[in-house]
Amino acid sequence: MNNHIAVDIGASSGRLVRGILQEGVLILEELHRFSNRFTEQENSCFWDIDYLFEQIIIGLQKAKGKGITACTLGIDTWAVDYVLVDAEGNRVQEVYAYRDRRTDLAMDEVAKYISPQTIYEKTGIQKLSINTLYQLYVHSKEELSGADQILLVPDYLYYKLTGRKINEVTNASTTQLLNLDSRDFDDELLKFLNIKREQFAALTEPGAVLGPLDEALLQTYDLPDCQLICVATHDTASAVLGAPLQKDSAYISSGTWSLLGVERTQPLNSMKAMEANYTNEWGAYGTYRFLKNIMGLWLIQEVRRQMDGRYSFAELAELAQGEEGFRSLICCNDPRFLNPVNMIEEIRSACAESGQPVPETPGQLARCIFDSLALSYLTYLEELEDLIDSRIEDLQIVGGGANNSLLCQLTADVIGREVKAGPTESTALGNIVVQMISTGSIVDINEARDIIGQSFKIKSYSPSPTAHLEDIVSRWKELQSSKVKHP
Ligand code: LFR
Repeated sequence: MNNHIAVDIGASSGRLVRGILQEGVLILEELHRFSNRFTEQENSCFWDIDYLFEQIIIGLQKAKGKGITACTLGIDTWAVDYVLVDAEGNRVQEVYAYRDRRTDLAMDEVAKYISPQTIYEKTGIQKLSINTLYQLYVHSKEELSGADQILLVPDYLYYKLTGRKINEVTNASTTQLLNLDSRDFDDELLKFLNIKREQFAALTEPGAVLGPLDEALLQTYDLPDCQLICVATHDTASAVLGAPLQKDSAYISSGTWSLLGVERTQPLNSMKAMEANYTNEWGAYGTYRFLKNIMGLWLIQEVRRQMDGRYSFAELAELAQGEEGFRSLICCNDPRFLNPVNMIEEIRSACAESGQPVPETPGQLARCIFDSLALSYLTYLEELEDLIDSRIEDLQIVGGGANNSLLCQLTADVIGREVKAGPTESTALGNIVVQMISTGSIVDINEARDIIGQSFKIKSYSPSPTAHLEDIVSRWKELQSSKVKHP
């Protein structure tokens, strides 16, 4: 089968992308794009999962309309969020979005019963209030124990398309419930949550063939003949697969979050790694992503939203370019930015509280965000080098953020190293190459990365001298240490 379609849904947008291999070149074509955002209802944040499913169907109809009669299909989305399903296969709840504030206190609560060290030794997963472990901890006990299955978001979408229930491993690892030794859900953590192992499905590896679309869907809609393939359903796992990494390079998967890390073949769950709050998310083909979550482009997405979308991202970047650099800085990973009522006001307050000029204009706000992100990358890159005890030669930025040349250049300037940017569609690419490997048109991930590297333009940014960089970095470090240590 020559057509491979990626369903790639992030926290702010989703798309269906077709990938084909033509004489060794991977070509992408966007078939359908739609927006996404959680909604707030009575102080809770939910995803509209039915809308997302509808968008997949619309995208597949468009594919058929374009003459694609047969294809393979893989799905990736953000991680950690889950859908409870009853014995008849019906969804029993609205799907909470991970930014919901119900887990604000959960990490401290859980720590009273199981120490963070124990959890980290078992799972290697960083402590984040968004993790499924904490979400399940605060979930209605009655609803949870009544659920027949707990499927993560892409697992649920696969289920709706095929009738098959799986828990795909790369995403399952972000639940913070998988044990690195047994390579299955951890008994003690499940018991603590009062969850039975059977409430999760069998762990399934990327590459597994799941079969055709459900007959009822084929009867109802005019869809291509699809073979569903389990891909690395966690979008970050797919993004890193789709990154043409060199030995010794680190990556930033830059989207709503900036995920900065390295690919490894062994987890690193030392106490030092725990204290620095680095995670070991499971990857496809026996890899781990040793990385740190950084607040990312969410900061600018929210600023833009507060301005009712009056400026495009490109316009905000252009305005930022014209502003004085490093005027006001924020600690991006401060939990106050996870889901504030008004991001603009939150940024202004943080600057005022730390005695810095308050960013007033859209350009100043954007500049404050990009400068602070670049400096965050420096901090966490140095921390990463210390943890893995190895020098990182260059940094590969993939995902939508690779399009932001101001941020890429600032990053190169601040870290004093080469930054390679692209491909922007690395997540869809990672999704598609797993389908290609599974169906035999590509041998393995090494070949896939070579093909990606040759098929897409990668832009290089060399560090340019920044006036007073040392002073800026020491101001930044002071700002960081003047606050409680942020994750
Ligand atoms: C990126 C991402 C991150 C995960 C966060 C929440 O889209 O998947 O990897 O930590 O979203 O799911």
